[in-house]
Amino acid sequence: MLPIPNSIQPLEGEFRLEKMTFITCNQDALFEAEKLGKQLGIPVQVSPAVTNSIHLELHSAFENQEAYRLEIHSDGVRIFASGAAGLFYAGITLLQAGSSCAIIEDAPRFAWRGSHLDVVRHFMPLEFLYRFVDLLALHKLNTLHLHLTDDQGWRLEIKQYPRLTEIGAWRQQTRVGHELSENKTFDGQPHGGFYTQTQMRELVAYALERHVRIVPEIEMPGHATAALAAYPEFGNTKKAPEVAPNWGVFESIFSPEETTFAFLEDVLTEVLEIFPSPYIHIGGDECPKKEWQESAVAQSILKQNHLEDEEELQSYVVGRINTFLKSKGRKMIGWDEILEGGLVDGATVMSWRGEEGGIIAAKAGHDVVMTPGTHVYFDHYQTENPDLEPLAIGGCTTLEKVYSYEPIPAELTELEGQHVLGSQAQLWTEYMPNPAHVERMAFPRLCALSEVLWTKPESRDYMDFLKRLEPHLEKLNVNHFKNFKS
Ligand code: TNX
Repeated sequence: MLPIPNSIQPLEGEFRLEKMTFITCNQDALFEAEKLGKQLGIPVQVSPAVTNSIHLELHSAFENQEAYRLEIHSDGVRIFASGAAGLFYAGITLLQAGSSCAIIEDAPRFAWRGSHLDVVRHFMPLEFLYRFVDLLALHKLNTLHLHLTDDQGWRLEIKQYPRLTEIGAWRQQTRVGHELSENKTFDGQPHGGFYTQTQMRELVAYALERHVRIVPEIEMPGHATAALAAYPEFGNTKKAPEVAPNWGVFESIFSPEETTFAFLEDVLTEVLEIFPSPYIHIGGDECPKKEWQESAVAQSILKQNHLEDEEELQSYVVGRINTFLKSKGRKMIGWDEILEGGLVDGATVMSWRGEEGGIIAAKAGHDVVMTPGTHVYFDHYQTENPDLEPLAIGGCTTLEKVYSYEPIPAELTELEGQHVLGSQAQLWTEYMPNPAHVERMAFPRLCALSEVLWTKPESRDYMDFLKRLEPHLEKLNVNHFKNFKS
């Protein structure tokens, strides 16, 4: 079982799935029961439990909607939960449990468990997003953070601004080799693609059925080159940059004018219609201020609003968007740069430049998702020996290091620690040209992270995890890094 449940009480005897001829359930559990029935190929009926049935029951005994109790007896299986997610996770555990009888009581340690996926630096086919959702769900991960816009592409259809995808979804070519290498060559191949709103809506619904919530990320005010290639009027120079063919931090950023806010709000309005997620990610990272320093318009907006400097101007932009999202009943989340120039009311912080941002935010009473480069950047190498691995951005994050990760920093008091919602993997795809490569970087590290986020520290052990990992990977049928023990 992976992630390993928090409490397993073994019982005598064996249960055999073949004997389980019916799924029984109470009315409230029918939707989940039917999904499990379909998966196992057995019929479902709303009725009390009977001998040799797998019985699902939804009632209000647990506080946590993702918690469950799973009783595996030789003459029947009994599943109890307070939320559909709990029933779903019990089903996953049941399929992993083999034939041992046991009473399993389980609940996740953290509420935010997931993975980020950058579909900009390399466009990922829609089918892979479906597969990735499945893979997340199998690990009881509940969040897919989709990085949809950046300097190298704009990947979501926006009806009011068609050029975002007509122009912004395509780049002329792509950097070959490492960005920092001497040899600056390009492949000469146009690259791009985007998802229609219908495609995304369908994906969102599919993910929700698997209890995975998709958090969309629309980058602002920086990482905006592709958007400005399509609509230069929302930039500071009013000149269209080229959709970036290489990697790094770019100077083209949104202007802080009212026309730009109107554009961003129009875009977000469409985004909100597609993604029901309570959290909307607005990026906010790596925003060079040179264009604002040089723009008379930006400077006059800075003065009009009595702002000290460009950091405060960034905070002003983020604050305006925060107010907009709040008015629509959503919560804003952004990378830790949103702390610079003052953190806006109610924003959630994703702490990527180490843990400091997260610590500051949690101490100030903000919720945080811990995503430090040291432990959960899966674009890093997986061993100390990069020569034996395909080209990656750098760094070294071994499986063992991921497994050792503790998302609640020791600096926080117990109360402050409650602001840590959880963590997620980061899959930036500059150096991952296709789905197979993404899988190879994600697995098995994502298996380790799933256990960190689900299972309490006292119930887990790295050596035991490694023993469970091999058969788990075999069943998973996923492309994965094989040399993870070195
Ligand atoms: C920094 S992490 C970025 C990304 C890059 C990544 C590469 C973050 C918020 N911004 O734009 O892809 O480094 O590791």
